[in-house]
This record gives sequence, C-alpha cells and structure tokens, in this order.
Amino acid sequence: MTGKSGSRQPATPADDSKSQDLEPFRVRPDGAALRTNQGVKIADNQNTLRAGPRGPSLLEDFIMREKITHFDHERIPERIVHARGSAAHGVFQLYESMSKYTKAAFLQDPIVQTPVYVRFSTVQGPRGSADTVRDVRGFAVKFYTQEGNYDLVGNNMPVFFIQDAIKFPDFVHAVKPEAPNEMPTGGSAHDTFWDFVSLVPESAHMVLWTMSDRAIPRSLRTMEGFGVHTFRFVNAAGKARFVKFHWRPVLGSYSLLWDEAQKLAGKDPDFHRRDLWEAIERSDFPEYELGVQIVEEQDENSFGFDLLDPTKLIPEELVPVKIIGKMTLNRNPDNFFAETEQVAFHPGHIVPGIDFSNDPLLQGRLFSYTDTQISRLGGPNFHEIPINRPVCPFHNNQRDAMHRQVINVGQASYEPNSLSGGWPKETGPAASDGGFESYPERIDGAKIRVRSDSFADHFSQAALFYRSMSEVEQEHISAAYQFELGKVTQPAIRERVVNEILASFDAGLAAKVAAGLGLPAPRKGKVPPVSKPQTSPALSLLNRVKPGIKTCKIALLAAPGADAASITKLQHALRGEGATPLLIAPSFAAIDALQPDATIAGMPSIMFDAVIVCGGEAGAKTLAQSGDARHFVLEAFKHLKAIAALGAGRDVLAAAQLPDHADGVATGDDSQSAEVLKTFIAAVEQHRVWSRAALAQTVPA
Ligand code: HDE
Repeated sequence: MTGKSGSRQPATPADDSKSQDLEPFRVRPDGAALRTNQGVKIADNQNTLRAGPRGPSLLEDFIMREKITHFDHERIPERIVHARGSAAHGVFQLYESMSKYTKAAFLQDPIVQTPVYVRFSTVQGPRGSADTVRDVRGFAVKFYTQEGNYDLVGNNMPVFFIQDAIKFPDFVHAVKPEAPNEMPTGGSAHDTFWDFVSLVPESAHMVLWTMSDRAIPRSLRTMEGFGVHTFRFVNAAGKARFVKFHWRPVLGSYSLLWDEAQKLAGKDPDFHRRDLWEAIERSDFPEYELGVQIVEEQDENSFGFDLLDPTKLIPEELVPVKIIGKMTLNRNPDNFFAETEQVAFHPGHIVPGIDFSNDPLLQGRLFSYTDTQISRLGGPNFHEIPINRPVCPFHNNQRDAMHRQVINVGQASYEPNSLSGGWPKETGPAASDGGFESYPERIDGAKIRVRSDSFADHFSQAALFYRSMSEVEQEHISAAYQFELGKVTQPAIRERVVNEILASFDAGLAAKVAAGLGLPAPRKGKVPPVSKPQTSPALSLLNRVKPGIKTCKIALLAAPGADAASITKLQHALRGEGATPLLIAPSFAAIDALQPDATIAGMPSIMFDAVIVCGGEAGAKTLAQSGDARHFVLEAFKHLKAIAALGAGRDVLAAAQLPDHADGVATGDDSQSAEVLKTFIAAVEQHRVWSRAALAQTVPA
C-alpha cells in the first residue's frame, strides 16, 4: 500500500508487528509470565490459598481476590440505543481534492490515507440480540485525521423518525422493549412503537423505510450509509455550502428476505458480524465509496422541503451524488471490548472545514453523545481510551477526573499563563494555523419553542419513496406492515396506522394493509401528496445491483459418492470469479479426498447466496433421500436464489418436487457443466431471481 498514513494504520494484517510498535497500548502476552496487576509473578493459577487441602479458603489470597474483583466489574452499561454492534479498522482515501469545497485536511490530498474505525449496529436490541432483525442500522465512522478525530455518525437510511431532538427519549421509549415485560427483543413489532408512530405523522417516511428491505440488509458489507442531516463544508476562503454524506458499497446493496432474516436470527444470531469478520479475514476487504450532495447556500430554499428537516432526503435526481473517495475495511479488531465496545462516537467531533447546520435533531445530538459516554465509559476521560485517542498530539488545560491516564507535567493548568510560557496557546482560524472557527452564520430570531412551517409536510416523500419501489419491493413493504401490525394487540392502533398514516400517502398501500389485517377499507378523500420528482429510481435497491459475484457464498451440495473432480473444478471456477464456494454435505465424512466445509445442519441454505447440487449417482441418491437436503434446495428456491444441478444432481431437485424450467435454475449433464455454470453465474449476479417470486409462493416451505 502506498501513501502517507496516520499511526493507527497497519496497511495489511501482515503488518501487525508494525502496529504494535506504533500503538504501545496494543498488548500481546507472547512469552510473558502470568502476573498480578501489581506486577507480581503468579506461581499457581489453579488453586485458591486454603487452610489444608480440604480446608476453607483464606481471605489473605490477594491473587484470587484481585482476579475475582476485576472479573466482577467486567461489564459496563451498554449503549441506550445501538447496543448491538460490530466494527472494523480501515483506511479512507480521496479520489480527488475537495479543496474547492472544504479546508478539512483529510479531504485535500488523494495520496493521504486516513485511518478509520467503523462500527455498524442495530438500534433497538440489547448487546446480545440477533443481527438480522428488522431495524435501522447504525453506520458510524471515526476518521483519525491529522487535525483531530472526525466522526460521521450515520445510519443506513437517509432520514429519521422525528424532527426535533426533544422527541428522541419518547421515540426510544416507544420502540424499546416494553416496560412491564422487556419484550420484544430486537424488533419494533409491538404496541408502544406503533402507538407512538401512529400519533406522530412526521415519522411516516422513516417508518416506511424500516418496513422496506433496507431494514434487513444481506450484509454490512453491502449496506449504504447516510449522514442524514445536512452539514456544511467550509473552504479556506470561508465560503460555505450545504452537504449531505452518502456511503455506497462497491459491491452494490442487497437485502435478505423477511423469512430468511427471521430464520437467521435463530440459526445464526451473529450472521452479519460473522460475515464482516470472515470477509476481512479472507482479505475480501469491504469497500464503500464516499459520496456528497453539495448545495449552494443560495439554493437552500429551492427544493420544496426544508434542508434542515431530517425526515427529508434530497432526491439524487435533483442533486447528484458526487463520489469523492473510498473507505476500505482491512483489519479486524483485536479485542471487541477495548475497541468496539469502548469506541465513543459523537456527531460533534468535527474538524476545520466541516460544520453543522441548524437541523434541530442534529443540534440535540451535539449535546447527547458526550453526556452518554460519561456514564457509559465512567467519566470525562473517555477520549484517553486507546480507540478514542486522536492521532495528532493534543494539549489543553483540562485536568483530573476518573481514570485519568496522562500525567500532566507543569505548574500551570490555565490560560493565559506566564509560568508555562503561555502554553498551550490558541491558534488563529487561518488554514495555516489550523484553529477551528465556527461558520459565522447570521442568526436573527425570537427565542421561541416552535416548529417551522417548512417542516409541516410529512407525507410527500413517503409517497415518493413508495412510488419509487419496484413491484416486489412494494409487496415486501405491504407484507412488513401486515406482519408488524399483526403483532399489535390494540385494534385502535392498527386502524390509526392505516387511516391516519398510510392512507395519507398511498391509498393502494393503505387498502392492501387494511385488507390483510381484516380492517374496513380506509377512508377515501385524501389528496395524494405531490413530490418533486415524481419518482426517484435511485431509491430502489433493485437499481443498486452491481455486476459480478464477488464474495457471494455458494453452497456446493454433495454427499460421499459425488464426483470429486467436478467439485474441484467448480470450486476453482467460482473462486476465479471471486466467490466463496463451500462444500456442504450431510456429515463431515470426506468425499473422496475432499473435506466438507460444513454440514447441512450447521450451514442451512439461508446462509448462502446460491446453491449447486453436485453430480455423481451415489452422492445424488443420498441427497435425494435426505429430507434435510431436499429442504435445502426447496428453501433456496423459495428464497429466490440461483440454483444449479449437474448430472445426477438433477434428481435431488426432482425429489424436492421443484417445478421444471423455473427461472434461475440451471441444469445439465456433467458434460454441459461449463454452460450450466455460465447461466448459474448470470443468475447469481442478479442476487435474487425476482421473476420466480409468484411461482415460489406455490412451493411448500
Ligand atoms: Fe444517535 N445516539 N441519537 N442517532 N446514534 C447514540 O450515543 C441520539 C440519531 C447513531 O456505534 C448514543 O454513544 C439522539 C440519528 C449511531 O457507538 C446516544 C438523537 C442518527 C449510534 C444517541 C439521535 C444516529 C448512535 C447512544 C436525536 C443517524 C451508534 C450511545 C436527537 C444520523 C454509535 C452513544 C456507535 C448512538 C443519541 C438520533 C446515529 C444516546 C439524542 C438521527 C450510528 O448519545
């Protein structure tokens, strides 16, 4: 890897020794004796000190006491929201200088690599909840820049549920597990959530996003990210422009099906975490491009909605997303607690050249994030925890408090002073001085508690989003509302969602959901909201598919007696395309010389993107007679995955009673394997065989 980089960045995992030198806090015990926290070597780590072999333990045993005491305090409070997360190290590099727009040092020079730490999260559930629940995902990036840490603390959806921070505790209390019984874990399908959102129409747009496939991503590696709020870029001349941030996965964006997501939550609650970890271990480094939508200050009021309203997005058809750089996640953390649990993000961690807007949600966040770390991380010195330390030197006159790490030398801890030569001194705002200066926006207004009239439209962008979905995506949205409202026990809440919310932006959706729930058809007569543009194709995930099958997980279903030579050939061909083929068999018994990677029970079809049933008479016969193997292909078929069957492998599809000649099913003799593979790969590339959706519903689960 080329380029200048900050000290946090080992270029590749092989560079770990370098990272240890550069980060003295990253400790490895290789060759070291076991010692107490006071440095005393421990001779026996197996037995407590006791009075005789069968006698009572002695309080005197400082070694046992120290160990147990520390253990007793190993947990810290989990995050009130976004408790469940996983993270990775990486680097960010620009494609072109952004100096025209911002003076931020890390956005000037395409040769500079800025180290990053990125934490993805779900929002509702506790630390131990499942990854694949229907929920918003956090997408928080800490850039360790040479001018200080910059945190872009975003989500995988570009809007939010509420417009004003003062409503956040209400919203979170409503979505979190209910007070009397702490249910449900990891989901919003319950009365209090739907009660709140049915009474707060500003949530309509975001709730629609969470009922869409965006809320069940296939992988954290293929998930978009958004800064949500409008921010400001400020250049060296002091000129400001509004900016919205986007992260675009290079592999494209894909989602699970709801049935898959639910099954995965039981069969592998760590599905997303594992996928991210394994991809990085395999050196399939996740990549995301950074995009910006830039709006000139004079265009602020030209959109028909308010740029400060976080329930609105700027359609890309109005302001294109300019791709400016790429982030590559290239190293897994060494220690989950020290890094992922202790990392402290804050939208207020900004650097010169980036500034806030008056979005009232953002303004409230600027208070909340430091405050929450003080109780979560035990005091105001959390910036000294290794994962949170800036890579540039920093000095100030803040002193003491819980868990202080540095030993501040010198008499003066105030400014101005004459006793320490006046140091540390403030710097000027000029780019060469590097001091942060807030953008001098003119503010002239009365001190009032009001919501601007420009925030009053709650439905036009919900209508825009729904209209922009493909037919299957609209189907999924309608099914999601029916599922969630089906879990609501109070009929009045179900009716309010349909009549007051859905009917306010799409009569068709409202009617469908009402019918599904057995409710009377919604009241007519509401004026459908108008939006500019009428549709935004960029919002449909089906338009986010990228060519290629890189990192797709493909099951090669086989049993002893299968044709090992043909399996090896398939493995080579698929690896050549960048995919990850895994040999899946009824047991770990070898297939000739080939060792299965996992069993059918251990890795069911929901964990794969596609399936090939391998040829070979004896192997295929075993699979055809196995209910589990038949279920494997049947389920893949129902989940609209590409399927191939070679030679006798076709008997397994027949035994599962899959319809003949269905879309996305490639079959042929062993001699036709090259053509079958070509057709199969073309289907995998689409990620789902949507044209099979109707047929798949006729197949038993
Ligand atoms: Fe957060 N949010 N949030 N949030 N948020 C937290 O900070 C808060 C909001 C987001 O991986 C907390 O350290 C308020 C929007 C992410 O560690 C807390 C409001 C967006 C993460 C907090 C919002 C986010 C958090 C809990 C409304 C997308 C996880 C633990 C005014 C742009 C970061 C913590 C990580 C975490 C407050 C709304 C994203 C309590 C008050 C909008 C990704 O401070």
